Amino acid sequence: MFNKVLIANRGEIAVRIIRACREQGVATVAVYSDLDRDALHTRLADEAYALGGQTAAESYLDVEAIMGVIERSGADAVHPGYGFFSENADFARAITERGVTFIGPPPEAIEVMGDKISARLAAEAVGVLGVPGTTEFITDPDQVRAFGAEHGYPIAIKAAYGGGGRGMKVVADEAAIADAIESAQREALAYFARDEIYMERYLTAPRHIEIQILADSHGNVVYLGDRDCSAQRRHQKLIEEAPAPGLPDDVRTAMGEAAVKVAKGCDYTNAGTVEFLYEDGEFFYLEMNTRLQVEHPVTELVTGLDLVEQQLRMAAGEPLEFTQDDVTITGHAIEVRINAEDPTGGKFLPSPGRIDTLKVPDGYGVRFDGGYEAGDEISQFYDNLVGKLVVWGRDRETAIRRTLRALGEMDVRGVATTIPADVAILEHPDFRAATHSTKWVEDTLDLSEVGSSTDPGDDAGDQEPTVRKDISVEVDGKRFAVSMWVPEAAPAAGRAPSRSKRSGAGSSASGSGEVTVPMQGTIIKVLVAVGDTVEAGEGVCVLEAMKMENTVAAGKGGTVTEVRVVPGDSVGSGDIVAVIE
Ligand code: MV4
Repeated sequence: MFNKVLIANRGEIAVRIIRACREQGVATVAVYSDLDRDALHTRLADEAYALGGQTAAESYLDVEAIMGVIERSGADAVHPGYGFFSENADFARAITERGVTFIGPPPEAIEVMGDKISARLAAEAVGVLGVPGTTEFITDPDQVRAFGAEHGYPIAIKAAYGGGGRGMKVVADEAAIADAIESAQREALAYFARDEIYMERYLTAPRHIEIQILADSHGNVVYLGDRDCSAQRRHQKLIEEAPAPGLPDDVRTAMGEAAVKVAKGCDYTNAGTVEFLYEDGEFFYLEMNTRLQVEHPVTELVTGLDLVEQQLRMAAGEPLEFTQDDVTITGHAIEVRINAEDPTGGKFLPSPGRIDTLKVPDGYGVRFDGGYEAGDEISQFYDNLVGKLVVWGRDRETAIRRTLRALGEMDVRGVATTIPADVAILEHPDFRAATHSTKWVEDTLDLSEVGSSTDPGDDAGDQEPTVRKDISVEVDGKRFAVSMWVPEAAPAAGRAPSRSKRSGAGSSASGSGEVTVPMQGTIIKVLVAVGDTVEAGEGVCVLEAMKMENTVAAGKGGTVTEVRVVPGDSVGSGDIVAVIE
């Protein structure tokens, strides 16, 4: 086993890894950005070193700074968590060359799976098939036309070096081919700096089911059952569960065995996930994620295995202590991602800020994997996952009820969270019946009535002194006299979250001719050109920030006299993207 592990990450996953290391008697080294000097992962680790910088690029993605800390701390292994360097083959290679173990797969496996076409070919080579499609790059619209004539529509056009659904375009018919190719290439270039694209038949309502695998360095590969991650919005998973509900046993086994074949085929080691789409009783290989995933705890709860402990053991060269026959799935587990986003009206606006109150539930079957405590700050510069509520029950219905019970106990203030949307999903008959697909949250679930989770709720738990306020409200044309006990200083109604800035994703300061971005991010689309006439409120560009697309709108109408950005540009809060006169 290792002496000292450096965790090249932050937030809940860094905390999760620190805890697992401590249980194995392994010392931990945290790294932190300027904004994370007092973050939970920094506080919990045995040692912590500054990387400097604020944005991820200036801190957690600064290779030289991390190499420097590896050297200084004497760490003999690095755990990358998810995101950041977790699927970066060059990083894995660079630290391995220094004699430091990368707790993850070999760089060659990361490379094969990083390129979606080679990943498809690698699966095909071991007899595991993706959605019918091509393994050549699209260079001519006629290729798509020919594919459509043979397999029909819709067709998915995907970025070869992409992932996470970015750059994917759905072609409904022949007339839409040229536009789809153009926009898929443009988005692929903006996101991934490569514009190669390929195509597949598009499945209209699949479920997303993935298989967790473990592979040691002695040739043993096992699958630890499946997870269903179909409850997602714009490729951000909201709720995950294990096992996937309603999957026929023979399909479950076939999927697990296919995942093992894919892993063996690319000489995989350590923990990994093979993703499939499942529709009408058939499953298709999608891609392989060569890292520990956010939703790994649901697998832990139904298998009884600590996946981070297993990762450490496998990376240290130990053989797996169990075989496929030893793996049993017990009961049902649900993970709810709690993000600092305001789901009001289904919008999911980022809600960075300071967490004033964070009370997490417990009780039988309830686990909270958090990255923050009350008083900590959620920065606009990083992923806004506050923590994950992970619940076990003896069956799915028990797990769902227990999750709702636990969410009811949870109290987060200061930032808005996705909890109201999570509750709406868990209470919905379609989710209860497990008839939902990856399209369901966006197409069917009605979040228009969902409000902000920063509503003060019951004042009984408040520490602050309260005063009685009598007001009248009108409901359905009938007047009611209402007494409220509110904090002394607060307004009588509609208490606003204390410090969360809600202006986030809107337009620039109204009336100004300088169009500025409200937060740090990447420009993915420019909607105007110099000389265009725009109206106040019209979109000027699309900014991707905190994994969300936000349209930046003109503050006033007029003629565009300057456009200062192109797709792919990184911008900071307040940067001017265009000028209108
Ligand atoms: C698809 C698809 C339907 N047909 N491919 C989106 C993320 C990327 N990893 C692959 N994705 C999809 N590929 C074909 N041929 C539907 C999706 C998809 C999806 C997949 C997994 C989880 C959520 C999703 C949400 C929308 C679309």
